[in-house]
Amino acid sequence: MNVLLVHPGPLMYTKIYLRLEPLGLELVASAARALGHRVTLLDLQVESHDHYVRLLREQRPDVVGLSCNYLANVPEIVDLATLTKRLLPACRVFVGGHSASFVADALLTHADGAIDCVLKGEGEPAIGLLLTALAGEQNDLRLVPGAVTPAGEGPPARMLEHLDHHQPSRDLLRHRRKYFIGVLDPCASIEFTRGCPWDCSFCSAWTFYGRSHRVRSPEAIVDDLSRVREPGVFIVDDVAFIQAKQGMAIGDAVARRGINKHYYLEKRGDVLLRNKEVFHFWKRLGLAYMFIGIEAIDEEGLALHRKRITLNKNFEALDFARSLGITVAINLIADPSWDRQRFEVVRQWCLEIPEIVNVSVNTPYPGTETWHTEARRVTTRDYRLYDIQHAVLPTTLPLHEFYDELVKTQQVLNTKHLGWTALKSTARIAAGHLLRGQTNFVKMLWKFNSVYNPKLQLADHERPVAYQMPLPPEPVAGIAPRLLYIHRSRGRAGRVFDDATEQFVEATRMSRTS
Ligand code: B12
Ligand code: SF4
Repeated sequence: MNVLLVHPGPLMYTKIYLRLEPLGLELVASAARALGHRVTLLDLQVESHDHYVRLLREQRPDVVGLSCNYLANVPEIVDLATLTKRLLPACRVFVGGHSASFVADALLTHADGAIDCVLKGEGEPAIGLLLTALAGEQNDLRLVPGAVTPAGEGPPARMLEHLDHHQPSRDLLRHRRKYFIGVLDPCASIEFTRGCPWDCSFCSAWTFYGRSHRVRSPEAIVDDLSRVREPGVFIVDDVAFIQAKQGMAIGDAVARRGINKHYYLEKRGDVLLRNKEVFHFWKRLGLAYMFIGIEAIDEEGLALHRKRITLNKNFEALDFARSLGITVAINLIADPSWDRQRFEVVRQWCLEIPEIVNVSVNTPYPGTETWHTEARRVTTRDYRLYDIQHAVLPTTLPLHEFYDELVKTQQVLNTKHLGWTALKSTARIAAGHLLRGQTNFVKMLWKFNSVYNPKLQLADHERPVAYQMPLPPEPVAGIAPRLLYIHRSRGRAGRVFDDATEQFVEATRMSRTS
């Protein structure tokens, strides 16, 4: 079959700081190609909607698959589906991805017949079955695991047997030089592990993957890495190197192959402290950039998000990360309840530390526990505002003042790490990029004010809303966790851990209960 896979356009965050290749879609593409299907991949983060229409007219795909990892992209995806059916009524349209899995029924309702099926869960095991069902005489999509159709739902989504089974189809993207994060320009993405064994209340990574944690073999990883042409590599794992043994094994394999790259990864503070030797090793291999989910600078905030880590440990982790001599970025979650004084305290703290501080807004997403506990308080059901840059819960301050304070706090990042200040400290790197024709990093340095603007953020709340997100059913007696999962939790059986890691994960879980 002739298959067109599409990633939707950018959200606020990707308009400035980074833009990354759609790795999930590249894996789905590989699984479809392995069965002989012809696949085209279009990334609307770097291409226009007009180009999409041109492709539909020229290629006349049999099937279009839209990727919906981000809730804020739902309206765009429904509109793309409607447009596709209008231009090519015989084309079958389906949607997959992280957020699509949690709002499958709503997507079908909004699309009013323009989406034939939402495929919940991991795409690799399901795509082949879906395409076979579409090509077959019976044409019954309800036989496909994870499929949700207007006529009913298929069996539960299946998990990929082993992450080594597919390598991403990196050749399908036309504009690989457009992907970057900060000075890593251009930058490719790679996956070492999948899933997270923790269960933070604001996060849906664990509910999507059924709290499993799976690893790719070092051999598959270096094979993939050795085909990557970009000098920068973004490791997409939720929490990289949870297991020291695996981190060292991959590192050894990378060193043996003589692969020279600069890496970015995301971490929890406790894992960083526990596996220091891994990070020292990876620093030697090219680790350049680390993002730590600190989330709060008070114990109360950490408990609220169920981070299962103490403030002291987080600060100790920050000290250790600093000592590695790499660029460190941290995330803080701003709560809609914050008043001016709270913002001021956070701002002062951000000014005192050398790190890049990213401030996001506490947002209940479908698929998280907070969606079930907080959804009844939401002030808007406009999907586009669910991008953790807008307030969707009642704010203590009047909304315009909340955005004033939020942007003023985010502005600290702008003063410290963007504009001329950043250019001065990175002049040599920036000049090198420009000489190679890479402009993503340099362009990003002056974009802050055009994207982060309290007036624009406030105005976003006034836009007409075409699609209203439905609320979850009333909770009966608390939340039954199994209702949260897309891939059923298999407990310890779903985790590939050595004993020490298992004990560590359990110990951090127990620390909350005791
Ligand atoms: C890496 C990452 C990023 C990267 C972007 C990667 C990219 N180009 O897509 C960066 C850092 C840029 C990023 C940014 C943001 N992110 Co992010 N991100 C992740 C993370 C950690 C991993 C994603 C990933 O690459 N996984 C590996 C690949 C292989 O898996 P995948 O993409 O999910 O694809 C699989 C399935 O989803 C499915 N699939 C995907 N597409 C399709 C399409 C079809 C047709 C089918 C059948 C299947 C299918 O099959 C794939 C293979 O199994 C996830 C957490 C997670 N574990 O999923 C959060 C996550 C997706 N991000 C999240 C958020 C909130 C954001 C931001 C809004 C945050 C911000 N600071 O503003 C921005 C918005 C980005 C934007 N689009 O503009 C939330 C999403 C919440 C939501 N429901 O919308 C997540 C779930 C994290 C969380 N803690 O809850 N993110
Ligand atoms: S540790 Fe990170 S990925 Fe894991 S549940 Fe918490 S926020 Fe999500």
